[in-house]
Parts: sequence; C-alpha cells; structure tokens
Amino acid sequence: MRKPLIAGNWKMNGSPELLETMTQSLASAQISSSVDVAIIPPFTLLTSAQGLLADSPVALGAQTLHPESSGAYTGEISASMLVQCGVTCVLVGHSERRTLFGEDDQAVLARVRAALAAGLTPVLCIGETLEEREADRVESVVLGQVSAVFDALSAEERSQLVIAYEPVWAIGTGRTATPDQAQQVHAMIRAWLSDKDPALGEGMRLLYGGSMKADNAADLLSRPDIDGGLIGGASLKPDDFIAICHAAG
Ligand code: 3PY
Repeated sequence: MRKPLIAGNWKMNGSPELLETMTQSLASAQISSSVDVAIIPPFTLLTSAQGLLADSPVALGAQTLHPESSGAYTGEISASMLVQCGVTCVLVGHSERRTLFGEDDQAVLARVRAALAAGLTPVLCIGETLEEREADRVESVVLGQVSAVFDALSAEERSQLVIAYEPVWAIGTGRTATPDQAQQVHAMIRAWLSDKDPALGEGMRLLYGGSMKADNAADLLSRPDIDGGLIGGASLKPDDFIAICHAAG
C-alpha cells in the first residue's frame, strides 16, 4: 500500500507571513495521518520553516540543489546545506529547471546522486511538452527521462526516489491532464518500473503535478496509479492546499 504524498511547490513565491499562516493552518487542519504532506518554499524561507515545523508531521522540501557539496558556485545551494535547514526531500528536474535553466538528463542525474548521498529524497520531475504530446511522443519522452536516472542507479538507490509526472503543458497554464490522461501515463511509468523490478513498481510513489487544484484533486487521486500530487499555484492558498491534502486521505 503506497502512502499518498501531497507536496506544495511554492516556486519563487511566498513570504514569512504566508509561511506562518500556512504552517498554522496545516497544524489545525487535522489532516489524516494516512497522508504525507510537504511544503517546498523558496530557499530564503527554509530556516524559518524548519523552526515552525519542528513538532509537525509536515515535511520540508527544497526546489533544487547543486550537485557539488561545496565550492565556488555563486548563488547555489548544496545538499548538505539543505539538510542543515531541516530539508528531507528535494525536487530534481522540474520542467522549469529543465527549460529555463538548461538542466538536461545528465544534470538531473548528478543532482539525484547528490541528494541521495546526503540522505535526501529526490522527487524526480518528468513530463512531456505539448509539442511532444501532439507528436505522439509521450512514452519515449517520459520513459527517456525516467530511464536516464533509474538506469544509472543501484536497486537500493532507486527505491529512495519519488516520481512526479508533470505534463509541461499543464504547468502554470490552468490546464490539467484529465484523470484518464494522467492515469494512463502513470500506469505506463509503473509498468516500466515493474519490468525492472516488481517491488520497485509496486512501491514507487508517482505524484501528478500540473494544475492540481482543490476541485480536481479527488478525481485525480482516485486513480489507481496516482499516489499524490505536486501542487503549484494551489499550494500558496492554505484552504486550497488543505482541501487537496484531505482529498488524498
Ligand atoms: C504546477 O502545478 O504548476 C507545478 O509546476 C507544480 O510543481
């Protein structure tokens, strides 16, 4: 039985005030213990979040990391620095990192390795563009992104990951994949993983991301291969984010 995970990716948004409101709202929301919840604010809020979440089951995540452990990398943050801030999971390969910051599969793999070495859970983000979907290339693109990472890892390392399928055409656009479209891709990813190792396929949490909102979460989360959500805009609104967490419980 896979435990659902609802993770809120704040991107380059948020403030100390939002962090305080969000953590207080989550604390009083009585979210079922059968759901894992994480918030992923920008780097500048991690230390405050660590303090505010000290006695909370809500986990703290980061949006990216640099693959090196230290050195002359102006503006970058290493895995061990994230650990010092109480971070336990980190997004790797979000489509905005891939398209806006040129992170290719090798760069993504290097970050996954750095996260694993520091004991962080990498949340590997994958997904096709609209052009790729229309060219009937969903399977080759998505499985290409998965295999670029999974084929390079040991069985033990693979089992530490979470995958987030985020069709690029549904990110920040208000468009959402239909539950059937999302389930179809999730099932395909799980089949690929199961083919490698049945226990890997059975245990891997596959999150859906791309405009998951309070009003479509229950439908998406009811599908057998959708094990949670990576939430964009709705994760900045405490009531909406909490409604999604309840829909997963
Ligand atoms: C979105 O839903 O917009 C996301 O990119 C979540 O990561």
